[in-house]
Amino acid sequence: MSKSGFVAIIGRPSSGKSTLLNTLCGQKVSITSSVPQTTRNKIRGIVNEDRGQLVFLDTPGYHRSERKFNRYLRDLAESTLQESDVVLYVADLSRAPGVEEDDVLTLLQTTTLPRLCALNKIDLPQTHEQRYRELLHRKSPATSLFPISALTGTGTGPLLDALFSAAPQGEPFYDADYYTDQAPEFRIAEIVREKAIARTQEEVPHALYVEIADMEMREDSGGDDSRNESSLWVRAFLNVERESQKGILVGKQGRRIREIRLEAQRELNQIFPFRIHLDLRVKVQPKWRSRDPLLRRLLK
Ligand SMILES: Nc1nc2c(ncn2[C@@H]2O[C@H](COP(=O)(O)OP(=O)(O)OP(=O)(O)O)[C@@H](O)[C@H]2O)c(=O)[nH]1
Ligand SMILES: [Mg+2]
Repeated sequence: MSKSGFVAIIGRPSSGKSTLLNTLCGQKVSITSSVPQTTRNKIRGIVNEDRGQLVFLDTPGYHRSERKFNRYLRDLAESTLQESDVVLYVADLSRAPGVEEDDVLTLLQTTTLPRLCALNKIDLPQTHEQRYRELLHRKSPATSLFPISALTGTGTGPLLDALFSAAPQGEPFYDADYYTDQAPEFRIAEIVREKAIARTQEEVPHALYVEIADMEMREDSGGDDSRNESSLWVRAFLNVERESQKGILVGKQGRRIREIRLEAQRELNQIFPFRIHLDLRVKVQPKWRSRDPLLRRLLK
């Protein structure tokens, strides 16, 4: 029988969890950015091989904060552990171990799951590798360590081998041709959000959520051979908290929102087998990050 298991990816914000998920899956499954708290959902990425199937569960960066929004994200990371067979802790060697490491290690002590640690970002010239090795040796001596670069893929082969070894035996949960289970609507909203985050700074990435208002498949006639092609027309709202943030996202003469649209369309056209046309609108939703019903819908 082959292997089949769920692997929770846990670690402080920006440690490279989503980048690693994408590298392991060989596909862009989860959006990434240099801004902490990019991931807000439990995102599944699936690796299918002859030796079995691993379902990776990406989680929001784990950190202490009493703000409601952050509490939701932390609860999501914690609950993901409960549905996992193996934990993959991603440590960021580019930053000295912080209070987040203590928090993650304390959280991991609440489970008896097999755990592995990726010492990530070894491609950078200066790292705190030795300090992480000492910390893990002291606090979690049974954890195997894997120096890797999620960005370049260095070291991820041995890590994947160890994850397959640690996973239980069983039948696959998903068809072998799936690499994620995300609905198209969610993937589109996420890619739009990624492109908007990449073009804004400070509070704007955190104050933003993207919601798909409408999606419609249309037949376009035309093209050189007069073939009919299908297109997906998508209207999405980029919601921010303040008028000033709206102004930033729209940009002078609408230039920034146009760039976001074109860049998102370019990427979406590579992912989907039909053309995507985006219509992006920016809206102000004051204090959305303190509205429980919305947070329950968005952060899951
Ligand atoms: N140099 C280098 N940068 C990396 C590596 N892995 C991730 N990064 C960068 O680190 C930043 C954060 O990466 P993400 O994958 O979004 O991190 P994350 O842990 O998912 O972050 P959150 O979702 O916000 O918790 C991005 O700028 C990545 O390009 C790596 O191996 N080497
Ligand atoms: Mg992430």
